[in-house]
Amino acid sequence: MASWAIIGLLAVCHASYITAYTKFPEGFTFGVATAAHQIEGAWNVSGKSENVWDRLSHTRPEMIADGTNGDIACDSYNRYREDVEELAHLGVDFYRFSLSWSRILPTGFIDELNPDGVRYYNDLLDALAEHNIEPLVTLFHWDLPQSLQDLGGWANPKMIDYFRDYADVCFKQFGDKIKSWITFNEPYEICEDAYGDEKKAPAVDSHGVGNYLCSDTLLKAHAEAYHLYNETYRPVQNGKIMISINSIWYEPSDPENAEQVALAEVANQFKFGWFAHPIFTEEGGYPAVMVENIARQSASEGLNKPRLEQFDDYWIERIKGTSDFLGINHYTTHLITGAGVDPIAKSPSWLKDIGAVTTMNVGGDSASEWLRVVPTGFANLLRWCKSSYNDPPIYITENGFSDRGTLQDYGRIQYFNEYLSVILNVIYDDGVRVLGYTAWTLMDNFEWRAGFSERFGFYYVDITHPDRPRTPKLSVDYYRQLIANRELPQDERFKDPAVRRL
Ligand code: PNW
Repeated sequence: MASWAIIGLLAVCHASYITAYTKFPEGFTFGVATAAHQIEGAWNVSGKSENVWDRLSHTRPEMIADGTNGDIACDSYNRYREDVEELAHLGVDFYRFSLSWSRILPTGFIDELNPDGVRYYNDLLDALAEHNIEPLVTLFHWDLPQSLQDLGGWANPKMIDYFRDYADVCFKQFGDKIKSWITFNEPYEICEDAYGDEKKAPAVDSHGVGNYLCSDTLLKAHAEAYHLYNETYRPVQNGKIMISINSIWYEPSDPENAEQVALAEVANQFKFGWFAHPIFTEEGGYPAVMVENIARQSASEGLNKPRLEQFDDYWIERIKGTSDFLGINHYTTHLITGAGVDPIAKSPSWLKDIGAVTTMNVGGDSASEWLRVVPTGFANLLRWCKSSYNDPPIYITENGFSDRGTLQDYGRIQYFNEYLSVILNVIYDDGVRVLGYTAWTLMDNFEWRAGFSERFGFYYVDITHPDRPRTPKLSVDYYRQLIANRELPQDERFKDPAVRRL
C-alpha cells in the first residue's frame, strides 16, 4: 500500500477526534499561566525570604526527581521582559501569574513590606500593560513563607487572618492595575498533597487529619479575602475575584456498572466537591457524602470526633457564593474500578475515606505518571459542573501536557487541540458557560517534585545555561495561530507526521 493510502486510512480511523466546531465564540479569551516559585528564581535576593519549597528542595533534594530547585528557575525575576515578549508573540489576551508572599512580606506578616518585591510586580504589571495583556493574578500558588509553616501553616486557623492581611496588602499595592484575582491555586493540592501526603511541600503527611484541618482554614481564608475585596476594594477597583479548583475527574471503568457509577460520583464529590460545594452550591458546606463517610470511618477508628466536621451555620453562609467565576484547572481523568480500600491508600486518609479503588490505566500517556490524555473526561466534568453548581460562568485557569522537552511537540499540540475541541462542544451543544482558556504553561519551569524532568512549556528552557535561553516549540506557532484566528488551526504542519492527525 502506498504511504499516502496508509496516512489516509489513519486519518479516517481518527476522524472522531475532529469535531464539527472550530470557531470560538465572540468574547472568548485566551491566556497562559505560570507561578512565582516555578519561574522567578532569585530565591534569597532583594529581600525575599525562604518559602516551603525553598526549604524542601534544599534540605531534602532527594525529594525532587532530578535534584533541581527553584533557586534560579527560569530567572524571571531578572528576565521578566523576555517573558512579556514571549507573551506578546503568542498574542494572549491575558497572563496568569502568581505573587510570591515571601517576596512581598518577608516575615510573612505585614510588619515589613519589601520595596524590591513591590517594585518587581509593578514593573511586570507595567510591561504587560504596554502590550495590552491583562493580568490574572493568583495570590497563593503554594509558596508559603517558611516562617508561617513553622507555626503550622494551613493547619493553623490563625492563617485565616494572616492570609487576609497578605491579600489586603496585595489589593492595596497592585489592585489599581489588576482586574482579575484568584485567591488560591488548587486547594486540593495544597491540603491533600502537602498536609495529607508528602507529594508537595511542606510534606507534612498527616494523612486523614492535617488535610482536613487545612481545608477548614483555607476555605475560611478564601472567604475572608473575597469579602475584603468585595466590600473594600471592588467599589473602587472594579475587578473580579475567584478560586481555581483542580479536578482529577473520576469515571467508572465500566459505565454499565451501577456501583462504579455511584462510586465515581462519591470520588468527584471528595475531589472537586470538597472545595467547590461550600462555595458554589446553594446549600453550601462540605458535600454530605464526605461528612458521612468521614464520620463513619472516624468512629470505626475509635475517635470521639470525626476528622472532618461540617462548618457551622455562620461559616456555611460566609463561604457560600464567594467566587465570581468557577476557575477550573483540568489535566486528566482517572477511573474507579470498585468499592473498597485503594491499595495505595494510607490509613486513615482521604483516599480511604472515599472507599473506592482507583486506576490511572486509561487514555494516552504523557511524561507525568498522573497525566492521562482523556478528552471525553473533560467534557463530562464540564457538564457535571454546569448541573452541580447551577450553571456557573467558568474560566479554565489551567490545562496542559507534559513531555521531556522536544521542540516538535506534537503530543502537546494534539492535547490542546482535543481538549479545546471539547470546550467548543460543551459550549455549543450543552450550553456550558466557558468564557476563557488558560494554557499551562508559558515556558518549561520548575515542575515541583518533578523538577525539570517533566516539561509543560510552550518555550523550551535550557537550565544548564546561565542565561536560561528560551526556544519556541512548534506549539508556539499553533497557539499563536489559534489566538489570532480564534479558531482551531487546521494546518498540516501541526499534525504529527507519524499519525497525521491533530
Ligand atoms: C498544577 N493532578 O498542578 C499546578 O497548578 C501547576 O503549578 C503545575 O505545574 C501544573 O499543574 C502541572 O503539574 C497539578 O494530579 C498537579 O491532576 C497535579 C494534578 C493537576 C495539577
